[in-house]
Amino acid sequence: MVVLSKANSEKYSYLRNSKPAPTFLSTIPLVDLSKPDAKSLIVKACEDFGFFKVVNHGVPVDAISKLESEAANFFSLPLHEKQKAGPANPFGYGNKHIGRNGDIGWVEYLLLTINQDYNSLKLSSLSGKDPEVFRSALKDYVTAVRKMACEILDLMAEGLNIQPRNVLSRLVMDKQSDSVFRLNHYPPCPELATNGVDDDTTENKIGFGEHTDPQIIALLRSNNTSGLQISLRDGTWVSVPPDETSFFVNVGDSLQVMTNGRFKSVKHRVLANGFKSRLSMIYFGGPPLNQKIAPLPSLILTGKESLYKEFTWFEYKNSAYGTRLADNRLGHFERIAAS
Ligand code: GA4
Repeated sequence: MVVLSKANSEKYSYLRNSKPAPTFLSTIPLVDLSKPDAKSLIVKACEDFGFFKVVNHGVPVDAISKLESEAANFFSLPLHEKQKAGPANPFGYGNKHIGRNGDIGWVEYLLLTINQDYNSLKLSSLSGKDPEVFRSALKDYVTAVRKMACEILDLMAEGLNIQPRNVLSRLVMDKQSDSVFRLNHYPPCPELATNGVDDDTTENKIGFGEHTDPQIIALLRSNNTSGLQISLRDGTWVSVPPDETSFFVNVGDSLQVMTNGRFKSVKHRVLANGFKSRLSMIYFGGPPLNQKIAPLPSLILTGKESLYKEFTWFEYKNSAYGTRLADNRLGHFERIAAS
């Protein structure tokens, strides 16, 4: 697979002459949260892929559809109206530019910090819309998704046999937890439509470049448009079939560290689509800024050491925001094994 950059002012990444990515249909780990085997399936999926799909998640359909419709309204506004939400630096409205270090994707987005009061985004400046409706849809959705995140983290702790059961979930439930919410809109890409190609053919344009999430856990829900791909342990990229009724869960870098590498954060990306627009909503559960990120003592096997140097979430986040999307952010914090 060759990754090329276009020699024009907007340096999108393209994947050319690559074989279509196989679809991750038969192997995708599926967890039914209402079943007793959920905890063991979650642990296995986090070890093998750092990724799984969740059904019976408990997030009301109504909360999902209200936020989806508010988001669709927002993204349909003229650019100058969307820009009134403030530039994504890092929180606000962003268009094509991701982060501060030159990453570009075929995407526009709203990035919000969600733990204070849902007022951080200047939704009130959006003309013609009722900001309160948007705010309340966000609040209902995030409350329900955070509850699911906690349930999943508690099941992980149980499955890993670690005490107390809320050792992970309390980090994202903490009042000071540094969690983020993202709405991504990937418009259809006319250039791909003209060429008659979409994400199953030989040319692809990057919607959101490959990366791992820095936080503990991320919960993603999208409409029925394809685009999401994850990287398997052997480096193969596979397409994840969209499913608007389910959630997809990513292990983040912080959870990789807390499990001393037993769970791996999943590398993922989104490819642009020539015909359909994709809308995704992602909750990133992060710990408080002063939280020490280190392997849980019971997960350091006898005779083994922590694979990572000590750091706080503040330090990791600061360092992460200085990187490019595709960088290996944890590399800097790995301990060199004594020979
Ligand atoms: C990836 C996960 C989340 O979307 C995000 C992203 C953040 C941003 O968009 O500002 C980052 C990226 C993400 C990791 C490296 C840095 C920071 C863009 C970027 C190039 C909100 C996050 O927390 O980290």
